[in-house]
Amino acid sequence: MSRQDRFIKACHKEQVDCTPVWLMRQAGRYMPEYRAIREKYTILEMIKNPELSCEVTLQPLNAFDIDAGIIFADILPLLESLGLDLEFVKGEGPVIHNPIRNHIDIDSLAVTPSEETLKFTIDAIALTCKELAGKVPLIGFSGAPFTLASYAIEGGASKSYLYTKNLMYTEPLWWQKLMDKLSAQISDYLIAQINAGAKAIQIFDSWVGSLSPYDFRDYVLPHLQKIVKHIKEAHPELPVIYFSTSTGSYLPLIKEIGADVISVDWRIDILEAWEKLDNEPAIQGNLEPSLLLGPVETMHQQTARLLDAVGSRPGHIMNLGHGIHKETNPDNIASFVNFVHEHSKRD
Ligand code: 1CP
Repeated sequence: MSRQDRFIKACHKEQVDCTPVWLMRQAGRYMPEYRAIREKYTILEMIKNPELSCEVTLQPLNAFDIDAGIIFADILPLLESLGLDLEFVKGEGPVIHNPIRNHIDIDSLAVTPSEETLKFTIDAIALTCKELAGKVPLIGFSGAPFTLASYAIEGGASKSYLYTKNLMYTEPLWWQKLMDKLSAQISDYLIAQINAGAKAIQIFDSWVGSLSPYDFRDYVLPHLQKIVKHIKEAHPELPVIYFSTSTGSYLPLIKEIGADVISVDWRIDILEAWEKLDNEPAIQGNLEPSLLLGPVETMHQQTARLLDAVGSRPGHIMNLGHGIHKETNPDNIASFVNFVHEHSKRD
């Protein structure tokens, strides 16, 4: 077995020769090769240029023995495809110049064919798959409805999600309409990515952990179920990964999404997470990203602790609980990836 099929087999809970590993934000500012390109282009210019996106996607795959690639894109351009005006402002992060505040704003959003409005990422996936020639599978991705709604409504990053929750509570029918439009665009986008060659897809719900379990169940879960159903109807065998953070207390609800793999963060013990998921889906995670800053011995000890807890049980994909910090030394990543493979080697 090789880098070619370890990751997909683990997603399906099949036996593998060693634990597959990839890292969220594996293409990014911690890599000098990335910074050299980033100096010359804005983040949106990089994402909207399939050649640059392909090049940056391949950088960590050339540097480390990781078992999957993830297309270099971002969750936010999807908001442009619905009619929102996105800019990454230096030092400030993403800004939506026409945030959603009422039903007129929601009515004016139009679901569009992703093959046209998000063509750059679809083309980047096709190009990257061609370059990879089957060496490792490529993961496609999208933001999830709640996380995307939070940017669309707040107008950028937020800590409290006040406007988002206020709209959800005061105008549940508008909320439903907004989530329906986001979910339709997300499903279309993910299916287009799969048609272009993505071998698995990940749904990033970075900020959903700000909700109570009851609100997750009532305002978000049905929309996530619908997205997974659409994907499974089109591509029954293709692994779907659901990522969130700070959601340990409602993992039994997260299981109801129907994803093949649940990505969990470091705030919960991996075996406890599995138990709360009824031991059904595969698990991705869940190392604390700051461990990769060093010391290397501590990083190895905690990685070994995690791998030993899982033991030979199938369906574990090693990853961090959230993205790599930009301060991480690439040598530590190489050491981490090799340690995972060595330590988990099965006879
Ligand atoms: O060069 C830079 O400016 C670095 C920042 C950066 C990067 C590396 C942004 C801006 N986007 C990306 C690429 C990106 N974004 C990937 C690439 C694939 C990979 O190698 O993993 C992925 C998967 C994303 C997804 C993404 N974008 C998420 C979900 C995952 C997560 O980290 O929680 C989110 C929330 C975003 C929004 C985003 N993109 C960028 C910024 C500055 C932000 C805002 C973050 C915030 O709200 O504080």
